[in-house]
Amino acid sequence: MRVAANGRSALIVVDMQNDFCEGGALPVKGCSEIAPKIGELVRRFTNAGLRVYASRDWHPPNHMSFRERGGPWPPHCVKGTKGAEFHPATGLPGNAIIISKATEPDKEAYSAFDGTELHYLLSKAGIRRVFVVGVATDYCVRATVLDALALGYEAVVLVDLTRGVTEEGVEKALKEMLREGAVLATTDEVELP
Ligand code: VGL
Ligand code: ZN
Repeated sequence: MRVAANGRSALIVVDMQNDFCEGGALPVKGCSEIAPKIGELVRRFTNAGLRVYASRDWHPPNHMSFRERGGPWPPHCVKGTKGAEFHPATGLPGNAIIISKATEPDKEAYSAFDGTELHYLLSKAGIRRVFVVGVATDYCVRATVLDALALGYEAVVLVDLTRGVTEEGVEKALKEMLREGAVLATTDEVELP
């Protein structure tokens, strides 16, 4: 299968931050492995003149998703820390547009659209199709893709450049995204203009 990217396409890189990669506070298995490959794809989109958006989990130190506040996660991606920086192998931010999310202490936001300007920026740029990569497949990638579809975008998930927290979670998330209309593809199937 070939999936075309054209002038109305953009790449969304979800949460490729140190804390989600090996050695970080909330490591997602395989995150470091996909980081340089995502870096390569970012370069290809950029060289083709297409926009790249990079979301980042950007929590205050007292975020409600942290265990000390009764949340499910160890503290991670605290704004301004090394753990919240993009993995160096991604080459981000470069020319990418940064989308910070989950910045409010009392609100969780898994989706890159939740409480951000992403929809405004994409629609202003005339974007119709988004290619999504990053972590975690079963949390922020899932939520971002489902929101994109609900907002009327075509969403292509490049499954070889996503990694998730649990295997069961990934399987369930992929099915759900597919059911809601996402296209699941691999990076070698992407045709850039
Ligand atoms: C994420 C867990 C907690 C994600 C963010 O980026 O998928 N997961 N915060
Ligand atoms: Zn988080």
